[in-house]
Amino acid sequence: MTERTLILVKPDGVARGLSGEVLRRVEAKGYTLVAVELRRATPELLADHYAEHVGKPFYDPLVEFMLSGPVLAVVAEGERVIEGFRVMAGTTDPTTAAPGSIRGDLARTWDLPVIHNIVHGSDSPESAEREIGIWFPGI
Ligand code: DAT
Ligand code: MG
Repeated sequence: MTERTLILVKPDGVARGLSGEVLRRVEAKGYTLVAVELRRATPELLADHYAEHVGKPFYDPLVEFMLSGPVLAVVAEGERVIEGFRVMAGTTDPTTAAPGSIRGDLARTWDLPVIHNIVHGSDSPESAEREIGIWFPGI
């Protein structure tokens, strides 16, 4: 089924010059870019985006990290793109993320925190719709 997902290249990915690499992988897989915009998050936007994580121990460091620089916000479209991009991103912890995945190939944890995992991808159709509405209202 054709669907849309929200992808973010997080501040670490943008700062490391990996925006193009993430977009390259998404396009090379065969997904279509619907929207791409370099943005600055705000605490309010992140409280919406990460609503499920408000109050967790890693929430404050996560928000601080997400505010530390621009993020590349992307809407991508394709057959089962939500699930497909999650597999391309790899598991949350870059050390256990499979080689071949974005986090597995490009992120590490021996000198950086787990939250520096380069990308976000919506985890369900409900999340995708909600998150696209937050980052790209009216799309
Ligand atoms: P994902 O980004 O793989 O969907 P998530 O939604 O559970 O993971 O968490 C959002 C982000 O918060 C994640 O990319 C990195 C950070 N995070 C999650 N769990 C963490 C933990 N146990 N310690 C530190 N950071 C964590
Ligand atoms: Mg998540």
